[in-house]
Amino acid sequence: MYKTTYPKGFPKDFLWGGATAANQVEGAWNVDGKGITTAEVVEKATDRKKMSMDAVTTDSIKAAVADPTDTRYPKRRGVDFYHHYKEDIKLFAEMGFKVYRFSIAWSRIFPKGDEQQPNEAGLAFYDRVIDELHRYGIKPLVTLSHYEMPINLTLTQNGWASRATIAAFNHFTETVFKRYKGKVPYWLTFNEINTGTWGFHETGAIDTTMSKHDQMQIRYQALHHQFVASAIATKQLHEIDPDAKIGSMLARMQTYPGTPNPVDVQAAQLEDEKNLFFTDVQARGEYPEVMNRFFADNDIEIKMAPDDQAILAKYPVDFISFSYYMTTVTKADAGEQVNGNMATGGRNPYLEESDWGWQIDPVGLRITLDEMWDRYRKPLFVVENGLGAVDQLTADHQVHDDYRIDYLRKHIQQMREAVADGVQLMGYTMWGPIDLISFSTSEMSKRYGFIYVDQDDAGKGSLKRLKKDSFYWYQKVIKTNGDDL
Ligand code: BGP
Repeated sequence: MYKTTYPKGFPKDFLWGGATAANQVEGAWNVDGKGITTAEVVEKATDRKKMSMDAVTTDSIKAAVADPTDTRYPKRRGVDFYHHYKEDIKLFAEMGFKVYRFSIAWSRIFPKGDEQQPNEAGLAFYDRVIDELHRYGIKPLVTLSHYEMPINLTLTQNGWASRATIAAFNHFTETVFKRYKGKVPYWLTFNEINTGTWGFHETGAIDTTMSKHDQMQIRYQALHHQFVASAIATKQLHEIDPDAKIGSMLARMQTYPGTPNPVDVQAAQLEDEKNLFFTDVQARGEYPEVMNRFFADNDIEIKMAPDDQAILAKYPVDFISFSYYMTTVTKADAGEQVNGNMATGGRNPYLEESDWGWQIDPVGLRITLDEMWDRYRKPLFVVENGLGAVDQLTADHQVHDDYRIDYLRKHIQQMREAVADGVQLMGYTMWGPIDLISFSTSEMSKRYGFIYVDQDDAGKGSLKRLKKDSFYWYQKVIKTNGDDL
C-alpha cells in the first residue's frame, strides 16, 4: 500500500524576513570613501509606468557625474539606513525577522571598482550591520550585486560588457567572503540577473542609438561575463566558508498564453524559457539548447574563453531565489512585449493591477514555485514580493494599509499551497520592509514597507520611522509560522 501525506504548514526553520538594496535604502552615498555607482545616476523616469533605466545613456551618466547635486538623479538619498541601521534592525527584530536580505555596495568597498586595497570604512559599516543582526538572532542574506556598479568601471570599460570586470568583481567577492566568513550563511550573486536584457542596471551604459541587434549582442555578452563571475564566486565561497550557501536570483515572470491556440501556447512557452534561461545556466551549469537556437536565429554570438563552459558546469549555485511581483500574457503575434519594460506585458482580464500597472497574481506564485521545483530540484527562496502603494498618514500618525496586508496574505497562502505540493522552500523576504526609494520610479511615494518613513519625493521629511498596521500583522504571521494569516 502506498499511503501518502503532505506538509500542512511551513517548515519549522522557515526564514521569514524582508529585503532591501544598498542604493535604495542606505543614503550616505558620498561618505566614508564611497564611490559613485550606476544606480545613483539613473535618471528619474517621467512616465510613472515606465522603468527609469530606459532613460539612461552614456550622456546622462556623464551629466550626473559632472554635477552630483543635479536633482534629476534622486536615488542618492535612500532613507539613511546608513545612520539609522540600529533603529531599523531593532524594528525588524520586533517583527520577529529570522533573516534580513540586504546588499553590499561594491563602491563602499572598492570605490573605483578595481583597486587592490579595500576601503576599510566601507567594510567596517557592514561589520556593524552584521553584528547588529546577530545580536537579535537575525541571519544575514547578502546580495553581492544589486543594480549597481562603481561608475568608474562603466565609464572606462562599459561595465560587464568588458571581460576585465570579472576579475574586478571576483576580487570584491573574495574580499567580502573572507571578511564576513562564519557570519553570513546565505549569499546571492546578481539581483534579478535577467533584467540585463531589459535595460541598463548593472550592464553598463547602453547606447540607445545602436541597432536593437547590437544592443542585444552587448547585453548577452555582458550577461555571459556575469554568469562566469557568479560561478567563480560560488567556487570562492565554497573554499573560504564551506558552511555558507550561495544562490542565483531571477526576476521571475510567468507568461501565460493569450488563448488556447497552440501557437499562442508555444509563444508563451518560449517567453518562459527565455526567462528561466538565466537560472538554467546558474543552476544546471550550461546554456540550454532552446537559447542556443535563439542566439543562432538572431545572429547573436557569445564570446567564451576556453574554460568558461567548464567553470559554469563545475560551480552551479546551491539554491535558487527569485523575485515575484506579477505575471504577464502573450500571443504569437504580440512581438517582443516583455522586453523593453516590465509593466507593459499583455493584459490578463482575470487579474487586477497595482497603481503602477503590475498585474497581481497570487495563484501564479504557486504555479511558478511548483514548476521551478520540478525543473531544478534545488531549494527555492522567494526573496522579493510586495505591493508598491501610496500610503496615507492619518492625523494621529497611523497608516491603515489593509490593501498591503491583503496582497501579502494571498501570496503567503499560495506559498503554503506550494509547500503542501512538495516544494522545498527555504524562506520569504518580502520587498522593502521599511519604505525606501523605488527602483523603477526613483520616488519615495511608491511604498512597500511595514515601517513608514517620513520623507517625500523631494527628499524632505524628518526620516522618522512609524509602524503601519501591516507591521503588527506580519509580526503575528511570523509568530505563528504562517498559520495565522
Ligand atoms: C525589483 C528590484 C528591487 C525593487 C523591486 C520593486 O525589481 O530588485 O530593487 O525596487 O523590484 O520595484 P520598484 O522599486 O520599481 O517598485
